[in-house]
Amino acid sequence: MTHISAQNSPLNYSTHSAEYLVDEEHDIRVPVTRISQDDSPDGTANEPFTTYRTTGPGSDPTRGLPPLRAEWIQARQDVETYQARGRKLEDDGPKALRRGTASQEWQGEDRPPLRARPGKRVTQMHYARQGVITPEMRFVALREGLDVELVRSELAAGRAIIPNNINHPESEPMIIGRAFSVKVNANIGNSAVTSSIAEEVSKMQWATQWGADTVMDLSTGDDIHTTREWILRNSPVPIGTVPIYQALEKVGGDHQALTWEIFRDTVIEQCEQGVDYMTIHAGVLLRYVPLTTERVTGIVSRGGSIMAGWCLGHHKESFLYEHYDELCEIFAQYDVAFSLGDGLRPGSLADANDAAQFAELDTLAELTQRAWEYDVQVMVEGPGHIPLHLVRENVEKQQELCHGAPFYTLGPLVTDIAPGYDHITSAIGATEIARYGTAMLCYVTPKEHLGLPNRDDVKTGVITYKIAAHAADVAKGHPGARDRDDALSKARFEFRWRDQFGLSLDPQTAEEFHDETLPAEPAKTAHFCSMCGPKFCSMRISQDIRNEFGDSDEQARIAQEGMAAKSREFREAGGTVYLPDPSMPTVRA
Ligand code: IRN
Ligand code: FE2
Repeated sequence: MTHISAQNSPLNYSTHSAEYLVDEEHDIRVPVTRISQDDSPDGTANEPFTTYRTTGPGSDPTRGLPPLRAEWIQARQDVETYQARGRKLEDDGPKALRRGTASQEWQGEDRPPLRARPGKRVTQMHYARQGVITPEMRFVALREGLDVELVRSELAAGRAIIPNNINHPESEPMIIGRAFSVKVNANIGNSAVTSSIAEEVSKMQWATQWGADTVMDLSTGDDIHTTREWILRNSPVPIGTVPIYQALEKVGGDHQALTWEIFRDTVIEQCEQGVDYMTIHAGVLLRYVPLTTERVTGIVSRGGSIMAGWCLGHHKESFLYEHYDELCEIFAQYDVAFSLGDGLRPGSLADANDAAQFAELDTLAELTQRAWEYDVQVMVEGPGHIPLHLVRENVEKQQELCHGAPFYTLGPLVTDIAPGYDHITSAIGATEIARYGTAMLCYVTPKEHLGLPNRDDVKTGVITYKIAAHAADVAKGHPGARDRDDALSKARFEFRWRDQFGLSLDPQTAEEFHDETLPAEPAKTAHFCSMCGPKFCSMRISQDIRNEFGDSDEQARIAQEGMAAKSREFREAGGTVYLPDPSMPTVRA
């Protein structure tokens, strides 16, 4: 049976505590956040609220996280260790940061990378198709509160993925698929110029603290390998990358100099480090590039433009497309998932749902099927910029063409007129697209189109996208999705302020805003029936009378008079049932 046990972890609000959901039988512990609540004013207890939590147990960045999954991976007896290709472990940064020995208790020692034994496939899709239920599947089932057989069958059908490289044993399994709660990805590490390695690790931790379900490391520059090593060793969530960016660094930024071999070696290097999913822009075909010439905003995808440039420059078909089967073979050896890149996504409303975008989608559908032949997990990336009324068509088309493979979209932004607010323009589209079946949303920060996100922007982006994902879960009728809304609303109605903050996505901000108006401590804990506010509470009146006079006919008569007096008082004061919250001068939405 499952139960809850205490966990040690830094938390962000006084009513929050870190605990584990435990499946004793299978020895699985899923970290959750427990949010305690006060009693209602009438004395009834409010159960603590337990929620899916992605922040992990917390780590000393110089030491990394313990390898949670190491034993599960070893127990399957289908992996082997080997000497890493093309690099030395000494290159990886501080010794203390290296991966622990997979088969033993974590010691912060060097560990050579793992790969599948010859002839083996080590993907969760492979196990699912064999009818095997892995600890990873049990973990996500417990985490989502759903049946493990649903997890297995969705994985087997390709309708969900668990991105979990065998070389990233620190990560806590999570599932991306339309039958599960909608997930949010945060991108970090856009430029080597503006951030240090330590900053990138702390950005990853910051993003996960606010609820990012996966993080993509888009670092560029000299320290790209080491930065990624630090991030992976500290990350409790799956890490995604776009390996073409690093391959381009290796050829000095000259995309004509890119080759399949350089790209392949970069991919293997990242597989060995533990990257869980990779954006591969293999749908940008030579013949699609001319379809973009009439566009208002051409090709806006960085990876897409690199590949389009390469195809035109060599007048050859994309090496990603030509060598796709080899990529599948590599991914199957590490359980790396494809995130099939939308290199031809529209970059403006004017270009939405055009021939180039949908031509690429046809190819992504073909590539999805080909990856499945290797039991490799796949999700498909989507737009971009789409006017609201054209959003739904995007996900429905993708779901049909790609046989339900998870869709992972960047917004979409539903208008182009609000630079500085594109977390909002895109969250509107993200909510709509998730409502109709998109499984994961790539966040957009207020700095989109303008600059690099700082810590505040990362937080704003993540919270904005948690709202979009949650709103979609509620609209989809996802099991239990509305529970937190109901708990928060009840707390709000009963003026349990601290509970209202504690249940919110950003407790500190909610509390700060409240305190700006009414800093007094008692205002947060004031207990009275909120139906008519503190003055007119009929329940209290009856209570007072009862206390004073005891139970009798005489008492009933006095009560009648008391009620009549209160009734006059009520009408004289304006006679409206709705009374504004006494602590708040403005109306409520
Ligand atoms: C997500 C959906 N469509 C694109 N994305 C994200 O955009 C993707 O996951 C990755 O983080 C980034 C890749 O950008 P380019 O190279 O396509 O511009
Ligand atoms: Fe854009």
